[in-house]
Amino acid sequence: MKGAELLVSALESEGVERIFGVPGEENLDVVESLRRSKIELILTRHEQAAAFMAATHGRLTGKPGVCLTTLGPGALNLTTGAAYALLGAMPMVMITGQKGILSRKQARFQVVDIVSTMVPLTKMAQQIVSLATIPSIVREAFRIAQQERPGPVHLELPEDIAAEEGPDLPLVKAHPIELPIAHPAALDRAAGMIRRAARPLIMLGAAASRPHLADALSEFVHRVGIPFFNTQMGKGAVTGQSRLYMGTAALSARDYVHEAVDRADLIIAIGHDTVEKPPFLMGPEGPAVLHIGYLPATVEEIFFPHAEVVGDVGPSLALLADRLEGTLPNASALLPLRDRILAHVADRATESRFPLTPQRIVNDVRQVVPEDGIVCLDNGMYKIWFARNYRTCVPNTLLLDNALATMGAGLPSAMMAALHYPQRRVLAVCGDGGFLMNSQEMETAVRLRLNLVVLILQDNALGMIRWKQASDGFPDYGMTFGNPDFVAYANAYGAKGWRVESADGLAPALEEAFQEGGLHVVSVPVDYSENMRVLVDELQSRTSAQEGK
Ligand SMILES: Cc1ncc(C[n+]2csc(CCOP(=O)(O)OP(=O)(O)O)c2C)c(N)n1
Ligand SMILES: [Mg+2]
Repeated sequence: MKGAELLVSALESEGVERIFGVPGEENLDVVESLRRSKIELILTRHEQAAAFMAATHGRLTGKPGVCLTTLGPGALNLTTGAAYALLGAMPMVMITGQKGILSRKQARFQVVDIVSTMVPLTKMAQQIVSLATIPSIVREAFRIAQQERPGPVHLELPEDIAAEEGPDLPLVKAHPIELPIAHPAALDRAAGMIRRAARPLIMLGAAASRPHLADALSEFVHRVGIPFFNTQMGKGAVTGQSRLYMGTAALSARDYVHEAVDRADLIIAIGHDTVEKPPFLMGPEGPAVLHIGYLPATVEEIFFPHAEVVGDVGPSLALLADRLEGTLPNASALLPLRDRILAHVADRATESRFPLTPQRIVNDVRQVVPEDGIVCLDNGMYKIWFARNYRTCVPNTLLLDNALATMGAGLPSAMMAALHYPQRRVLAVCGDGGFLMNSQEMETAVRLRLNLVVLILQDNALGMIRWKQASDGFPDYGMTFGNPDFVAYANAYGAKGWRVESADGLAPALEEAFQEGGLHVVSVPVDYSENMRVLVDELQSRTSAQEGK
């Protein structure tokens, strides 16, 4: 058996069904082994997209997604995807080729030290130096990628090790590993803090969105009856339709949801990960914070919890609820703020201005995307609006990246969601900047016959940066660009392009696109003057009025 065959059988034994990538000549033994395996090789048109797709597989399933590239240039194109998975805690295994290590027939041609490049971007980066170690290295790679806190790992397989003949070695099989549950002393201490709180508030953070945690979280929230808000990446972990939902912290301060945060005397932060743009800022004054997570909290200038419950989150929360249920007279102290907060956030959601307001776009998307439909965001100004205004009902149905916050991941992450959930509606929402960073993947989406709609918000600018520039008092400079005709561009790929030309045209266009199936690109002009009006002027005047009171 060749090294490559052993690698591929080890991947099969890990349950891998698809590998995304762009191979090079150093991978040809692996490609040949894949051809003869049950694993499907999915070519993307850029390695970055392969990494975004593999990471999103990990995010959606909890099992590492796998991507494959050649050495040097191909491997370097994985770096942004590696960082996306590292900051976003998405399990992923990246396999890259390399020239032979036993002889150098091409000197240093295309040779870059990829393992060293990957060290700061991964949980583990390792070159495979002998066939004998493949079974254990692959198992170790998957174990490390998957275990809390999940993330990417990198394996480099030199072409001579891939081609090396050896005996049929036994694989190392995976087995279930149950995590320890929080210590009773920690649970007692946490229960005491919660019982003593006059105005408790739960915050669901990024780790709350881990697959399979939703039921335990919902159960906890409903058993204790404490209102909750979420961070951007914690959205959907407990349904936004819950009577206890207080909103999403898309900004770090001053938004309507912060009325509740500022009044709370205890914040129970479940699964908060400080890679996220802060949902609120801790200072010397302010509420006590209880961290509940798989791992201890990282200590930051603006997040330094006062107590912790560390362990498998679901079962630990069940034990905490056992201690608390029925003993919390103050549980719903902050709930009276809810209606006002949510009403403010929903303001102007149906305004018929053209170009469309971000609020109207969010509103219309929600109309055509069913509860289990998935909206995948790229990065731009609209992310704040979607995080803040879009109400999610099912976990992991608003996939956004509030960690690396990279442009270019919207389309590939939506392609992965469409591949994994062929029965659900999937929508990518991209700016005209971010979309063009990976728009070549439309070819991949058409080739894979994905049912997918891409919504492009057109402002002919790097809107987010233009907004920051203006709100920081800089003159408007350097942020605008031209665009291709998106309809013609989509049609050229064999997708179908749509142009929204009136405020009432968006929802029907999206609906028709979903009904037709296949790949659709809907371009809609957006009016970003709302960014300044709401996110700066309105929130600023509200807080100064409050401070003046
Ligand atoms: C790869 C990458 N480059 C640059 C940035 C910085 N950045 C954040 S948002 C943004 C503008 C995005 O423009 P667009 O995609 O058109 O969305 P808009 O804000 O206009 O809606 C930029 C340049 C980033 N986050 N990622
Ligand atoms: Mg733009």
